[in-house]
Order: sequence, then structure tokens, then C-alpha cells
Amino acid sequence: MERRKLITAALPYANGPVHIGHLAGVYIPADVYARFQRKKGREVAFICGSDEHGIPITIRAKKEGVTPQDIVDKYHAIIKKSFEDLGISFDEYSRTTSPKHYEVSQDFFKILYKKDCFEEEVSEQYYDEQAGEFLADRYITGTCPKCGNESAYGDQCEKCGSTLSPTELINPKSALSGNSPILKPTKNWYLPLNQYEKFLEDWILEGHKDDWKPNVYGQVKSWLQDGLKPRAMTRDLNWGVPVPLPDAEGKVLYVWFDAPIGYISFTQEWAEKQGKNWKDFWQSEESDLIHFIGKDNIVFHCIIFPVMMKAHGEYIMPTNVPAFEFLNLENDKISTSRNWAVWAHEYLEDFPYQQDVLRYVLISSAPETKDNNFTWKDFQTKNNSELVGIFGNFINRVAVLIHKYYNGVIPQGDENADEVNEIQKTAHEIEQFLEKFEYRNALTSLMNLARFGNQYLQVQEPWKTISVQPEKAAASLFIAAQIAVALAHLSEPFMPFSSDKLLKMFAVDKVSWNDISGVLIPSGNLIEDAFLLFSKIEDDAIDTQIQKLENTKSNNQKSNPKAQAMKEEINYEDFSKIDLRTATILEAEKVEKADKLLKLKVDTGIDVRTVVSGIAESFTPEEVVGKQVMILLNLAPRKIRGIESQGMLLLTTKADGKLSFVTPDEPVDNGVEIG
Ligand code: B3M
Ligand code: ZN
Repeated sequence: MERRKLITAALPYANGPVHIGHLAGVYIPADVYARFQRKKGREVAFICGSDEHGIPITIRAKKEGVTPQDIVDKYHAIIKKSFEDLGISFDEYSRTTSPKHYEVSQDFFKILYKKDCFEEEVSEQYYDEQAGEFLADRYITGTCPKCGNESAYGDQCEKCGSTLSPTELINPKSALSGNSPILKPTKNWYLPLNQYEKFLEDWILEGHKDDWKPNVYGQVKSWLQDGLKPRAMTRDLNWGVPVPLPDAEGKVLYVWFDAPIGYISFTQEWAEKQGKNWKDFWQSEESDLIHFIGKDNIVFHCIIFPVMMKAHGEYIMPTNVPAFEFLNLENDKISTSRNWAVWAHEYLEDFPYQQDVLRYVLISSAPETKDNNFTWKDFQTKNNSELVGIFGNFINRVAVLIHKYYNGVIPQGDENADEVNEIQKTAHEIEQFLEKFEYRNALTSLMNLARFGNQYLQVQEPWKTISVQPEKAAASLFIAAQIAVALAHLSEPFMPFSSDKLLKMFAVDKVSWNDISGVLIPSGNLIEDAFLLFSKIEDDAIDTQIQKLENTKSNNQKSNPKAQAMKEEINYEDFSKIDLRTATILEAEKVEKADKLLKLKVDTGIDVRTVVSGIAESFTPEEVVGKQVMILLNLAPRKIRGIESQGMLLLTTKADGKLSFVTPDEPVDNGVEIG
């Protein structure tokens, strides 16, 4: 019996749309593979979904001033649609906030817990007393001990690139409240990866030396050489799957514990709908599990998730983990925060019905063994000279000539001609390459068959022989038609939209991969009208894209890189609740033992009140007396250093970091409303 294929593609974080880097490095290769396997007649489950937990989501939510649920709802929909529009043929595309996923991931955790697979450990973690929350590493900022950068994160300094732990930061601050966090003990559950070193060595280092990609094998080897440590599988956070234990209030599963289990829960969701047994894919020796991922996910798919499955005891191990390198854009690293990307949904708007062009270009520059580069010029060249010039041109010539000479009926020819054997040879070659995840070679084989077809026509010259040796012309167009239909079938994994159109043009049905040989369209068959499969992409379309990137670049240079994204939209009613007025500072004095604070007496036009303001590092008390300012009047009073502050002054920050008052550009009365 043919082995089943369980194919997974890394779950994209639902904190932004997908771009060409994701597509080239994970989703298109996975889709080509899944489509090929189905065509081979194998039972396939191609599984993916949105990764909706984890810090990237909560950070994005904070930035946009909305809830994490809002963020994942928004991006899940955008991502899902982009995949559908590009023909990524997932059998299931679900999300890790689905109830089924909560159930499956909690059950998985409970099984490991009952089997005593975890080590419980109490450690000291930073806690924000005001927010009442433990702080994820990304939520702690402070001074980098290595380079002195004052805005390093608890896990990394982006200035010098060092990996940090939160306790290394000098003068740590919570990103939630701005306060100094305290260290507080907390219990978490750790997976002792170190106990599985031998298992991993035998399974991967011994067992997959030859069939895993060198980049994947090499990374695993170096991790094992460094030695593995227990790793926490739970976190003190309020966004995620709750830890299913009675003494775990306020704790969730670590996102890298629940996310890969998503592959399992989504397979279950799919199997239920299809009336299949999910265990045939996950717990059967007749199934191959293949994880498509980017290179930054290797450790999770080759070490942590396999150890989880091994500890559980009933799962198969991945057969292969083809991890791709990164794709750059116009020689620069793709970056979501710098908007340096070609977004899938924007491409589809700018180049509607040209999904296959992007698929083709991204496969032909797939970052298989090293980082690769996407340029718009290259995109244009590949379309115009390869898809239009070679592939489309051949098909068009064949269809046009058959219409011209034979009214669209396939003429008589030799069914055993040598040229017909080329077809099977190509099918075999592509198969060999795809099984080794060599996409670029596979695509070259496909294009070589189109090249072969063009050369064949060039040599046969049916447009000449038609008048002097009509049988020869017929025989050559019979063969050319076989090659054209072969291209229609063989291109299906790579360019499914064009493949469909071609099959329609030649009025033939799909066949399985193993049947792509010999006569594919018999003499006497009538074909449909010829039409152009691909069209030339003109310079102005490419210039528009390049201009778009140029604009991004200059915006990035101009704008403050620290500028925050816009907050959640509000309506006028929300705004009208805010009582902003003009006011004048009457008196100012320093607050004892507080370097940053000034105590001010302010004339608001309706009263004189006390406001404590954090401006002492930017102004002396003398400088501010007499200044006209804007005040948020109806902010609930707050005690600051024992002084009741009744309102807040509006300030902004200058490029040098010093504060500056927001003031009317000409003096006005106090107490005038602003709006
Ligand atoms: N969401 C990480 C990433 O997008 C993560 C993949 C999960 S796969 C289980 O890089
Ligand atoms: Zn640093």
C-alpha cells in the first residue's frame, strides 16, 4: 500500500499578513509537494492554520491599542484569503484559538503530566506590581549590559544583537506600566530535553544523515553538541491556552508547546469532517510526517516537538523537515516592521489572475540551500522570457497550428515515436527532484520539456511541410500536441491555475502522475480555441512596484523609527468625553526625592489646581512659570508621591528626548475648550 503523507506548513503568527518570504520559504514548496503527492495517488493531509498565541500577538495588539482577539481575527482572515487566492491547497486551515485546539493541547499536556514527564521548578521572574502580571521577556526593557543601549529587551539587545536574559538588564522597566518590576517566585513545568539527547542522536544524527537537508542536520547536530537543557513549557501570561492543572491559575501553555499540537488538532478537525481517522496519519507506521518550515523554526520541529511526541509515546516522528533559508527583497532583508516586503494580498490586487507567475518566480528562486533574492526586474524577465517566451509560446504555437491546418482536430501520428518518451522521462525527473525537495531543479525539468517542444517544432517546421509532405506535418503536430498536454499535466503542482486552463484548452481530463506518459491526447480529439496563457509584463507595472519600495525606503528614513502605529479607531462620542482646556502655570517647585517631577499650580480658567508633572528633567521650575499650556481637565485625580494631581498637561517629545509643551500658537484665555 502507498504510504500516507501528512504534510504540515509552519503556522503563521496571526500578527500580520503573509509576504513573499513566507511564500517562497514555506507555503509554496509545501503546496507543490502536497499537490504532487495527491497526483501520485497518495492519501494526503495538508495541514496548517494561524498561530494565534504568543508574545508577537500581544505586542501587536498593544501597539494597535486593541485586544489580542481583535488582532488574530483580523489577520487570520487576511492570511487565509491570501492562501486561498494563491491556490495553496490546504486540506485544513484552522486556528489555535479554536475550541478543539484548546481541548487537544490541554489533553496532550495532561498526558505528559500524568506520565511524570515534566519537572516542576520554581524560579524568580519579573513581575509588574501595578499591572498585576508577570512579564514576558519582550515586555521588559532596560540598559544592555554589553553595549549600554538603554532600550534593550529582556531577551535581546537589538543594537548589539546580544541574546540576553531579563535579569541581565540594568535598570529594568516594565513595558506595561513603565515601573521597575520586582522578582517574584513562580512555578512552571519544564520538559527535560536533556533526557532525550540519546534518542535524538540515534534518530536524527544516525538515522537521517543522508536524507535530511544539510542545513537542518547541521543545526540539530550543533544543538546536541552544546547539550540540551530543560525548557519551560508553561508561562505566566494571560493570553494562551490555560494550563489544565488546579494550581496553575494565570498560567498558559508556552506558545511553542501549543502551536505544533495545532497540526494535530487541525488534522482532527479535518478528519471529523471527512469521516477519516486522524490516527492513520499521526500514529501509523504507514504514514510519513513532513514539516515544511523556515530555518528559524528548526529547533522546535526537530527537537522540542519530537521530544513532546516521544514523551507522549503514541506518535510517529517526522520523516523529514525540509527547512528553507530566507528570501531577501531587492538585496535587503524582508522586514515587517520596516514594511520592506511584497505582501501576498497586495500582489494579488496589483497582478490579478497572475497567481502562477508569482508561484513560478518564487519556486525558481526558492531559497533552498542559501538565502536568495527577489527583484522585480527578475520577476519581469522570468515572466516575459520564460513563461511567455518559452512555455506559453510553445503551447500557443501548437494550438494555433492545429486549428489552422486541422480545424482543431488532433492529426494522425506515430504513437511510439521517440519524442513521446521524453514525456515520461520528464515526469520521472520531476518526481525524483520533488522527493528530494529540489524545487528549482524540478521546475527546470518542466521548462526543459517546453524548450524541447519549441526546438522540435523549429526542426520539423510543419508550417513548411504542410504543403509538400502533409503526413510529416501531421505527425509532428501530433507529437507536439502530446508534449503540450504533458506540460498541462506536469505543471499542475507548480502552476495549478495555468494547468487547469491548459487542460480546458486541450479538452482533456486530469490524469494521475503515473499516467503522464505515452499518448495523452489521441488523434481525432477536438481542442478548444487557442488563447494566450501568459501575458507580457510591461515596464510601467514593474516601475510602479519599484517606486512603491522606493517610497517605503524614504518613508523609513524620514519617519521616526520609534513612531508607534495608530491606536484603535474611536468615535466622536469617545472624543467628546475628553475635556481639554487652555491653562497657565502659576507656580512650580521640585518634588522632594523625585528627579523627574515638578509640582505645579495651574490656572484652568475655572479654578486653580495642583498638577504633578514628570517634566523636571526637561525644565527648571523658573522656566515653566507663566507658560500657557493645555490640560486634560477631567482626568480622575491621582496621588503621586503623596500629592494629589488633578489633571494632566499635554507634552510631546523632541528629537533629543527632551519634553516640549503643546501650546496654542497665540496666547488665549484660560479655560477655553480645545477640540
Ligand atoms: N508561528 C513561528 C513563525 O511564524 C511560528 C511557527 C509555528 S509552527 C508550529 O516563525
Ligand atoms: Zn547591546
